[in-house]
Amino acid sequence: TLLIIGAAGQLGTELTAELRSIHGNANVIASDINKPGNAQLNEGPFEMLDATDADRLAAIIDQYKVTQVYLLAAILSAKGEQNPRFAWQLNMQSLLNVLEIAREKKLNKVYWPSSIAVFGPTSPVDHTPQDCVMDPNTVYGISKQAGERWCEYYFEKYGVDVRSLRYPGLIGYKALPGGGTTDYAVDIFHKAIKGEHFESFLSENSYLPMMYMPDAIKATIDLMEAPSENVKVRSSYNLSAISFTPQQIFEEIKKHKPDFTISYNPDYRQKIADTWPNSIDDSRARADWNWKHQYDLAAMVQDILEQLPVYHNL
Ligand code: VAH
Repeated sequence: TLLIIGAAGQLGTELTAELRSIHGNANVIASDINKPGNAQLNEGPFEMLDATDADRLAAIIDQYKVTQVYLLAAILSAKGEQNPRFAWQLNMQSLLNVLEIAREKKLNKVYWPSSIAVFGPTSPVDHTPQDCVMDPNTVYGISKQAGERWCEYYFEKYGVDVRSLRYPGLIGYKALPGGGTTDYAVDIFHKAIKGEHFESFLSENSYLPMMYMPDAIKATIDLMEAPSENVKVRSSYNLSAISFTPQQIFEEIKKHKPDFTISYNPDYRQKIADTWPNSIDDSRARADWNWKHQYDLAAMVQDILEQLPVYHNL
């Protein structure tokens, strides 16, 4: 069985659904510190779990005979800057608990997401390579950089088959994100559908690497199903799809919603966005396990504007 920690989150909601469609509802245990917002998570086993509680984690793994753990619980970049010590504690303690239990109980596989937030102000900014200077200056980025080192350590030293992806900003319409710097690109759709004005908390030219959720889900499944010997990067793989600015996604939406309007009011999240790359070189993922993205900006906008109203009964 598989255990998803943080199953009620933006990524967890969609990854749990996909893994249940592959492995069967009963074989994927969803867990989160919050009760599930949507009924969907109750289509299979659900357990309340604080990701920093190692004893409860071990008990759940024993109870359900868990062989794979997906650790998706984390405090994201923007929220992390409001509460640095808590963000560090949650992001690191949860990972160290999972890696240690994976070693002790010889779990088959572990998945842990990293992020383009591992790059910092002096990292190369265009087509940022897999290996380069990384000087993240958000607690979230620091925790992801440290976490990547721990993943590689547990793989090299103990043979734990832990795998990881450096996600760009993830854009989905099913579950709301929590506390990210790229979340403007989710909120903009909800405003467009309701015919409301959109105020962007990033400036119009903030060009950031982004990815439509279906691509992120596909990349995660492809990586986890790849033969272990093909997974040559054991820190975390660069992953790329599209890059766009708030103005570019606004213009694309406007093609479908001619009356849509936007204004720009950068806040503290602008400083975070300014330390991140414009684009990512993911040639290693494309070479090692045949990664390729499906959705460009136009296709993503078209799909979300069609699906969001139906999914949320708007
Ligand atoms: C965040 N959505 O904004 C996350 C992600 C690259 C961005 O890590 O913090």
